[in-house]
Amino acid sequence: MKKALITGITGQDGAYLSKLLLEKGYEVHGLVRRSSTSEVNDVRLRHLGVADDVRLVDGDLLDLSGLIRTFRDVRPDEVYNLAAQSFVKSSWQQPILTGQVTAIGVANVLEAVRLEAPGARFYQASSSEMYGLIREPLQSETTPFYPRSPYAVAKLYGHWLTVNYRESYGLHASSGILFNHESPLRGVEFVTRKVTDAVARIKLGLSKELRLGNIDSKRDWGHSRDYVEAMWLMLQQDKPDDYVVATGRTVTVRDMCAIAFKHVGLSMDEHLVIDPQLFRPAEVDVLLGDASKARRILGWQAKTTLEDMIVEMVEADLRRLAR
Ligand code: NDP
Ligand code: GDR
Repeated sequence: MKKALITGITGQDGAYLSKLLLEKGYEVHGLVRRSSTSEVNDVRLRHLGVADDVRLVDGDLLDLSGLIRTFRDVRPDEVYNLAAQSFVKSSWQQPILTGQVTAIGVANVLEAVRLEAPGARFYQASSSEMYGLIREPLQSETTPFYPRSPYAVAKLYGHWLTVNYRESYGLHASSGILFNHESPLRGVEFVTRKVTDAVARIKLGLSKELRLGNIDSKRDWGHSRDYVEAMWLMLQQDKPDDYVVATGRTVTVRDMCAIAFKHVGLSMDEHLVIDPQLFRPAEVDVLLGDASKARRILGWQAKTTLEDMIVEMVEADLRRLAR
């Protein structure tokens, strides 16, 4: 039985990846941060019905000695480094913490792999945010990076360190440059889930408005359930490498929002308020990924359309709020 260790197992992707790996017969271990409530933060794992099947270990990306101990105990075959301070807007409020977790955290995990599990295969959760100020209309593995937030700068460090450990130490280390991916398990601070949650509240009479910032920015949105499959496929290749994972379609925040309002039969214009406080100090205007390398080598392609995903998310929020 193969063993996988997932950092960030309590997040959106950690939950979907756990489910996928359990279905494939893996023993799944995950790193969790202790909280003063002494309740295990496993709501997403519970939502997918896998909380009792994964083995959770206390740990933090900032604590190298704890990571080393965990790697020694678990002896993983595959390591998925999904943990991060992942909210772009917060990275301006907390640039140092973001750098510590999202950049230096990767160095800690790579060191633990190098010292305790050099034969393990490693996946780094890199991001399309690294492209930032776009200079090529379609972004692939060869497009130059120009990060536009402390988060993106930190992710760039993690990406290059992964490449460097592959080249320096011969680690089987791959970096997935994933474009935005969402689901009913997405944190409510991210724009798709903020929209589907608000639309469901308005529909149920619990709220009247939805406040957003820049609705002209464009994103290439896919489903987390599809994207974790690409992560797994990368680690099944003989050769480690870097891959863009995207749908190849880009849509404005405004048009994504319109899908949600239309689904419940409400007028977007009557409820949407633009709030200048929600604009970012620097914006990534448009992202559009070219995933042809993933299609060619991994045999991967996105399965879920934006429309189907937004409808799934609105329906999940309606059910949750009705309860
Ligand atoms: P989430 O924000 O949902 O999950 C982040 C996870 O990281 C949580 O489990 C969180 O734990 C954990 N974490 C945060 N800080 C620490 C720390 N110091 N030590 C240990 N664990 C920590 O992110 P997603 O699931 O959406 O994304 C997964 C990864 O993929 C992230 O690295 C993200 O930056 C990256 N990514 C995401 C994309 C997307 O569109 N979703 C696109 C491209 C990249 P806790 O529950 O305790 O907060
Ligand atoms: P992003 O996702 O920054 O692309 O990072 P987010 O959903 O936060 O923003 C997408 C776009 O929507 C605009 N926007 C708003 N965003 C939020 N959150 N809230 C609002 O009210 C709002 N109004 C407009 C934003 O300005 C932006 O243009 C996500 C994260 O998951 C990262 O971790 C990941 O690396 C990238 O996707 C790829």
